[in-house]
Amino acid sequence: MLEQTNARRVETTWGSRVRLDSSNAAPVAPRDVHTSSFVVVANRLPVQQSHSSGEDWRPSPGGLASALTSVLQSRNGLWIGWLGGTAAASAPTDYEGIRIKAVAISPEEYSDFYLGFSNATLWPLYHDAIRAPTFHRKWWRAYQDINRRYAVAAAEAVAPEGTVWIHDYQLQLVPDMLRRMRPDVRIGFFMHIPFPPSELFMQLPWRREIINGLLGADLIGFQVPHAASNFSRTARRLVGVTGTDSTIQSDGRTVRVGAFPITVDTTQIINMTRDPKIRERAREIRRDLGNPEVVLLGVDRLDYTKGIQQRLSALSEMYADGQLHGGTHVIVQVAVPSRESDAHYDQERHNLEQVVSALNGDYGLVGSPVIHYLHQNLPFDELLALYLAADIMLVTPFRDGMNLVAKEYVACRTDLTGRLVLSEFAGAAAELRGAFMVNPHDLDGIKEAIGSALRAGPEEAKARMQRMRRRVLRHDVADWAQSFLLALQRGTSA
Ligand code: GDG
Repeated sequence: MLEQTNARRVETTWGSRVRLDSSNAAPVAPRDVHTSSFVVVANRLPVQQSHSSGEDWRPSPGGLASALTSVLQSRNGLWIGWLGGTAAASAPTDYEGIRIKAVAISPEEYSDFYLGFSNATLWPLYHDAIRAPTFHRKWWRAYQDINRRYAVAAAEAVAPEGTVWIHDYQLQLVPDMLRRMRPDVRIGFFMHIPFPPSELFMQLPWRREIINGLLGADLIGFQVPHAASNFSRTARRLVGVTGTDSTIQSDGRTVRVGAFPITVDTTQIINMTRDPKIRERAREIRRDLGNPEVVLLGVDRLDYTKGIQQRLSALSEMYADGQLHGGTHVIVQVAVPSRESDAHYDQERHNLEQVVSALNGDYGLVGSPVIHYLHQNLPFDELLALYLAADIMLVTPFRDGMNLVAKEYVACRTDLTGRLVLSEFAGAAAELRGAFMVNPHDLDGIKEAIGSALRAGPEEAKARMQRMRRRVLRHDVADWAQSFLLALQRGTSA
C-alpha cells in the first residue's frame, strides 16, 4: 500500500513543456539527474488519484499494476505513466521503492485519448469488436499527441543505451517515436490485450501508423502466439515488411515478435494463502454466506468484455431449471469499478445490477440471497480469502488477453480443491487445460460447464487442479519479466 505520508512530491510533465514532432524528431538528450537505465512506460502509474482534484493516492486497479510493481522493485527502475486524474496535481516521486514520473493529461485529452481512442476505438476493436468500435479523427489526433508526450518523457528519463519497456494498447506509437528521439536505446513493447486478426484490424483508419509505431520496438511481445502471428501477418500485408511470424525486417532493422504469457506472483500468493488470518477470513466468509454447499465466485473489472451478464444469465437459468438451489448454491460476484466516467460502462453497470437484483428477486430467500454483489475495489487479502472460500471460480470473458484472476485462483488452491470454469477465449485457456472450458457466447455451454464442475468428483477435480497448478507454479511474474527482458537483451523472440 502507498504510504501517503512518505510520498515526496514533484511536478508532473505537461506536453506544453516540450514540443516535438516525432516524424521529424530531433534527438532528445537524457536529463542527468533523473535518468535510469531501466524505464517502464505504461498508461497508468501503480498509484492513482482518489479524486480528480485531490492529493490522495491509492494503488491502481487492474492487471498491469499488479504485475509490474514487483518487477520494478527488483531493478531499481523508473515508471512513467498517468496518475488517473486530470487535475494538475503534484505526484509522489516514489511508490513502494519504485521511482515514478507522472505524465499529465488534461480533461479534454482524457476524453479524446483515454475514453475515446483507447477505450472506444482500440479496446473494442482488439476484443473481437464485441462492441462496435468508434472512429474519430479528433480522438486519433489526441492519441498521437499523448503518445508523443510519453515518448518525450521516456527519452528524457532513460540513461544512454538504457532499456525502455513500453506497455499496452494506449501507447502503440511510442516505440517508433522514442526510437527517432533516442536511437541508442533498446526498446521493448508488450501488449497486454489481444491483437486482432487482420480482417478486424483493417477497419482502423490509422492501421498503418499503428503498425509502424509498434515496429519501432526491438521486441514486441504478446500474450499468446496467435496474437503475435496476427500482428506479423498484418505488418507484412500492410506496410510491406518482410520476414516470418517471429522475425521482421523493417527499415534495415530486425524486429522480434513473440509470445510471453504473463502470469502472477505465485510465491507471494502462496505465502499469503498460508496466513492463518486469511484462512480464517475465508471460513468467516462461508459462514456469512450461510454455510452453503457450494460457493460460486466471479471477480472481474466491470467491463463488457468479461462476459459477466452472460454468466449470470446462465446461472439464473440454472436456478430456474432446478440445477441450482437458493441456500445451497450461493454466488459472489465482485465487479471492480472501472472506466466509470464512460457512459457505456455506466450502462453496463446498470444492466448488470438489474440481472443481479432479478436473480435475488426470483430465487433468493429472506436472509439468504442467491447472489452477493460487490461493486468495489477490495484489498488483495480479501480477494484471496474469497478465492479460498470459493468452490467454483467462474472466468468467462468473451475475449481476454490473459486473465490473471484465473491464475490467481489456481495459485492459491494449495490443497488442490476448487474448480475453474474458464472461457476458451481467455489467453489463460492455452495454459490452464485442467479447467472446465466454455464458449462464453454459448449460454447452454456455460450451463453445461458449470454443471460438469458441480458434478465432478473430488478425484477428478483434484487431478484437474493439479494439472493447472503444475503449469502456473512453473513461472511467476518475475520470470515473465525476466524472460521478456532477456529476449530483448539478446535480440531473440522468446
Ligand atoms: C489486462 C488484460 C491481462 C481485481 N479485483 C481486485 C483486484 N483485482 C486484480 C486481480 C488481477 C487483476 O486485478 C485483474 O487482471 P485481469 O488479467 O483479470 O484483467 P484486466 O484488468 O483486464 O487486465 C488481461 C492483464 O491486463 C495483464 O496482462 O491478463 O487480459 O485485459 O490481478 O487480482 N485487486 C484488488 N482488489 C480488487 O477488488 N486489490
